[in-house]
Amino acid sequence: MSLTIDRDRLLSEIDTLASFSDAEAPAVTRIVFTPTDLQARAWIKARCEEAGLTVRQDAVGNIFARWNGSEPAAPVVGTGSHIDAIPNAGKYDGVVGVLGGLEAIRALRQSGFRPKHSVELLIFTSEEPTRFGIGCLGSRLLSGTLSPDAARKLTDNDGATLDEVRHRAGFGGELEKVKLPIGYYQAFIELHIEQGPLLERRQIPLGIVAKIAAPASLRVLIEGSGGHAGGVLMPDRRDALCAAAELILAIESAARSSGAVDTVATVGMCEVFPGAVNSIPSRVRLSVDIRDTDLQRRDVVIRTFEATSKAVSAKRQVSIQIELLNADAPADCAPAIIEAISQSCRQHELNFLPMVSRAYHDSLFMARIAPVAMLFIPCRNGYSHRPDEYSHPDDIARGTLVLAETLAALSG
Ligand code: HGY
Ligand code: MN
Ligand code: MN
Repeated sequence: MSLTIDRDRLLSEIDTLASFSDAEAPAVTRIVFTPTDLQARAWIKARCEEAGLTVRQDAVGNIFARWNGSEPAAPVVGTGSHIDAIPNAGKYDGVVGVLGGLEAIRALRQSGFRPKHSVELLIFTSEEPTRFGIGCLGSRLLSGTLSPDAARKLTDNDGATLDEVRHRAGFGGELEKVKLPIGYYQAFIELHIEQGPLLERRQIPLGIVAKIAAPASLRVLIEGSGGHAGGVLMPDRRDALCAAAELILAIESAARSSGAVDTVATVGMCEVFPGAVNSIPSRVRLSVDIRDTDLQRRDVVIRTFEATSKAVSAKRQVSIQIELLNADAPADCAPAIIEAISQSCRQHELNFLPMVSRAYHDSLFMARIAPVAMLFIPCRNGYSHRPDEYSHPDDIARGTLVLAETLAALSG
């Protein structure tokens, strides 16, 4: 089968999608269910329909663009990723898996290939945690990892519930209907930029992911007493930001001293109240992200953080509340899918590197209901979640070609 990836079309679609953004180019901001996100969704759905795919979306806005196979009852071969982007991000994270997936399907259709198993491109809702505080909202609901009741408790920064926001965005229907059963998908493959430096450093064009790290995120509320920056003497203070500073350094040292380089922890958000130069911080909110490829090691970091918080609370006479937002297990990718991707690489004499994904992805949750694997392409300096995120056109086209071959091998 000779496949032609229309590279120019793919690259121009990546640029067009990047134009749906609430940030100045080259940065991309596309928060789930904002008008910008809805415009981007409409544009993508039109591209899928143009490609002859049947498009549907579920109650939480996951989009499914299906190429019907000759055996409609056979389990489906899925591919896809996300198009939402955190503030001030780049234009490739998630997008390469969505538009590359669409291009892989178009190339297969163009080549005259006809699948037995239907092939489905998925665009998951809210892979980023930006709006509702939890990542992979769409794939968590789809895989049954998050219950509809728990999802209904989620609110955004304005206090709007998920139901209010999704209804306003035009997604009615019951969340109970989002979950798909084990066996619905025969396989799920996600093409994604590496979001790390290894492929570029090793000059290897493709990575095949064998394991996806286990993410956890926590919200921490620290409350002390505020007061006048001049009038309150140091011995009388209960400064919430100084307590937060101890916690931030404690989380860093817990990750650094775990005994493995795979343990990472980040305090990505710090909100200080009242936020005036001459007022002692009385309240601080921290958002904490902890990951590891090993569940036990990750959970030791969480326990250590909780113990440190208790000690700091007693020492500084501040109250510290920790809310665990999510603490997910890692995912092992399926050997059969890894082998299918490796075959496609060998077919094109392309070198590949077996890898771990330190970023989480929708594949982490699709792995709860189907055999999955991920295909990585290099990104310059490993940069991601920043405007200078970049993947070379050759790498994007190569990844799309291998994805197309893999989809054919699994659905034929
Ligand atoms: O944070 C992550 O790992 C993903 O990029 N949302
Ligand atoms: Mn991301
Ligand atoms: Mn991503």
